[in-house]
Amino acid sequence: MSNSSFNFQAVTADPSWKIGIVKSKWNHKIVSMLASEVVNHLEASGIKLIEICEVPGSWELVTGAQKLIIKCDLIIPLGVVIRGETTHYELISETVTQGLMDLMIKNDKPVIMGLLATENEEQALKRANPNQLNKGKEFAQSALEILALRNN
Ligand code: RBF
Repeated sequence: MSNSSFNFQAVTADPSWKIGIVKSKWNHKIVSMLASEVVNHLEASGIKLIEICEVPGSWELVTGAQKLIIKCDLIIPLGVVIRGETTHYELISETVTQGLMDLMIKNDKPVIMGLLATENEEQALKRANPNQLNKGKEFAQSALEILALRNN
């Protein structure tokens, strides 16, 4: 079961599309769940070219995305910031989000908003779990839809 507010419509991927995934090592278990769902959904939709890089924490997602955006058509950065565990939660989530937006505009290539910012670990797990909200699948679907839109 996935989030009912997201309408999944089949998108046929162009096999030449190359997608970069940046994974944060902080909150590794949850980020890995997201990444598996992203890769599963992309591959099931016909994406063949995926490059993955790992960065220490969400703060470094922009640097990882900067590296991959040169050779990819779209970037999916994946990170989890948890308010209860992160004293500078707002600072990290807001600045990273802004950094990813700036990168997207500067390079004229889409960057998916794959940073989960939650109150606690339970909430983050619920969002990443393929049997619950499955945000990973949603990120992958958003990537395919926006690439299809740009190539129309
Ligand atoms: N990175 C995350 O991806 N998620 C977090 O919840 C998180 N919390 C942090 C809390 C503190 C107090 C610090 C110092 C770092 C945290 N980081 C977190 C790591 C951060 O994104 C970055 O990797 C490091 O600050 C090194 O630049």
